[in-house]
This record gives sequence, C-alpha cells and structure tokens, in this order.
Amino acid sequence: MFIVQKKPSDAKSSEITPKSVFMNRRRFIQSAAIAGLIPGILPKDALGAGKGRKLDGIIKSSHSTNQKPTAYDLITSYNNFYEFGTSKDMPALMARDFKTKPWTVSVKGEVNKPGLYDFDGLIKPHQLEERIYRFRCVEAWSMVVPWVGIPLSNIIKRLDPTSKAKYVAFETLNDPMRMPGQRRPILQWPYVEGLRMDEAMNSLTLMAVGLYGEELPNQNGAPIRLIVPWKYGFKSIKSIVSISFVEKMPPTSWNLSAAQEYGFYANVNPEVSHPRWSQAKERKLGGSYFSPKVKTLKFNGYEEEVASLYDGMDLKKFY
Ligand SMILES: Nc1nc2c(c(=O)[nH]1)N[C@H]1C(S)=C(S)[C@@H](COP(=O)(O)O)O[C@H]1N2
Ligand SMILES: [Mo]
Repeated sequence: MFIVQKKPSDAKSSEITPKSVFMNRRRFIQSAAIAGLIPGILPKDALGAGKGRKLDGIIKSSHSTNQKPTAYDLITSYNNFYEFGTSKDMPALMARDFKTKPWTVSVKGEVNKPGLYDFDGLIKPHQLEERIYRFRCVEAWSMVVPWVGIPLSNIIKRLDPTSKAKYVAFETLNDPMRMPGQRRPILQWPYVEGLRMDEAMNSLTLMAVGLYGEELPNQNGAPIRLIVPWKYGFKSIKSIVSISFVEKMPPTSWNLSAAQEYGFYANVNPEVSHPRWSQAKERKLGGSYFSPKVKTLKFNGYEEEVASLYDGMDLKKFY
C-alpha cells in the first residue's frame, strides 16, 4: 500500500516537505497520470482543479480577512488527512473515490435535541457563509482559505445543550474499508478533537462544508469539518460523524499520540516553541520555497477576537 508506517513520535518531524520536492512529486503524479500509469486519474483531479458542485445562497461574512486566498490547486493538493495517507500529496489521490453521500452525524450527550441527523437535516436550516480565514499548520506552513460554512454557534444553539455541557467532542468516521489509512495504527482511530464550550461558541468557529464556493473536496474533510482559525490545523477535524456535548475535557488525537508535543488548546503561539522546533515563523503556501518565512502572529492574528477566552491562563502550560 501507499501508507508509510511511522512511529507516532516522528510522524510530524519529516513533514516539512521542501517545496521543490513537493513540486517534483506533483509533476511526477501529473505526468504519470498523463502517461496512463495511474488508472482513472486525470491530471485535473491530481491537481484538484475546481470540479465540485457549486453551493447556492452563500453570503459573504464580515469575519473574512482581506488577504489574497491561496490557489485552489494548493489548498486541495497539500493536505493532512492521515486516514488517507501520511504524506501531503496522498489525500488528494487516496480520497478521490470516498463516498460522502449519504452522510449522518450523531448528536449526543448533554443536549436537548440528540439524534442521528442526516447531512441536509443538520445543514439546511442554516445560512451558508463564505469566510476567508488564515490557516496555520503546526509544521510551519500557512495559507488563506475561502471556506464556506456555518458558524458552529448557530448549530449548537439549535441543538440546545444542557447546562452540564462544558465541552464539545467531535469524531471522524471510523471505517477502514473506506479510509485506508485506518488499517494501520498510525493514530488511534477514529480521529477525535474537542473544544471548550466558549471556544465552540466563539463567532469565528466554523463548520465548513465548502471551499471556493463549491462542495468541500474529499481531501479537505468532506462533507463537513471543523475550522478553528486561531488554533493549529490539527484541531480542525475532518469528515465529522459525531458531535457530543460533555462535562469533562474530551481526549484529542494528537494529544493521545504525543502529549508532550500537542496539548488540548493548541492556540497558535509564536512565543511557545514546540519541543522539537520554533513556532515563531511560518512559510506561506504558494510562495517560492526560497521566499523568506514571515513572523507568526499570536492566535494566528485573531488575538482581538479570542484572547479573552484565555484570560488568566498560563498559555505555556495550557499549550
Ligand atoms: N480526521 C482528520 N482530521 C484532520 C487531520 C487528520 O489527519 N484526520 N489532520 C489535521 C491537520 S494536522 C491539519 S493541518 C488539517 C489540514 O487541513 P487541510 O488539509 O484542509 O489543509 O486537518 C486536520 N484535521
Ligand atoms: Mo497540521
């Protein structure tokens, strides 16, 4: 298979793929596809050119950054989605035939409207918004993404949690038949993540169902994934099938895998180094490999909107 087995402890150290290597691999995939070496894969798919179904009735959100969005091509071909392989170019290929219709999301725990919601039942009552957000990965790359989604707070209000709900826990689909990466114990499956209730209710927190005005590509977490723009990318869990309202802090995948490296909060913090690298700078995806790195902003530049959530907390301890 394509999956390269890695120890959880070194899963991330090798992930800063030099741009030149990445581009060569893409070119290889593209030419292999043209040459017919990869059956059924057209270069268009390998590069992720806009081909999804258009989404209707999207309003533009005032929460967008006015920075220029990263090319669709890059957002959809340089991914982290371990269920579909551990290298950045693998999800676009391996998730190509992943079926996301039908899709159900189970809502449970401390909530007044629990149940099994089908995708449309969960989404349709809400207004879709386009939100252009900065996105920062722990491996030091960043991009600007025009997500389409619904503020998580709107969904939570409708589901009506009880006063006992202190955290929201999310789970990705667990289906090794459909997600080949789950056939190996790279992480504990399913992928799980969580937010404190006030983080979940913050107006920036988004449930994304689209990208560039179209349905979410599989490799970006179709059909529904979380986006928490002031936290490192790993909090933004993909292909969600379960939302639980809970009293106690829920487990999170990267914390289970390497607790000393990845905490529950995972706020973008240039002042706190990861045990194996500095987090002070980032490389913008789409620039040249040789372009200088830029300084990372605290809370990924969303300090004004979210800093108060962490008043009085020692963010060196609660990383
Ligand atoms: N289920 C699941 N969700 C996931 C991941 C994953 O491996 N599995 N990777 C995370 C990480 S580390 C990052 S950086 C982002 C990447 O999102 P993108 O591929 O849309 O850029 O997804 C996050 N969500
Ligand atoms: Mo990441």
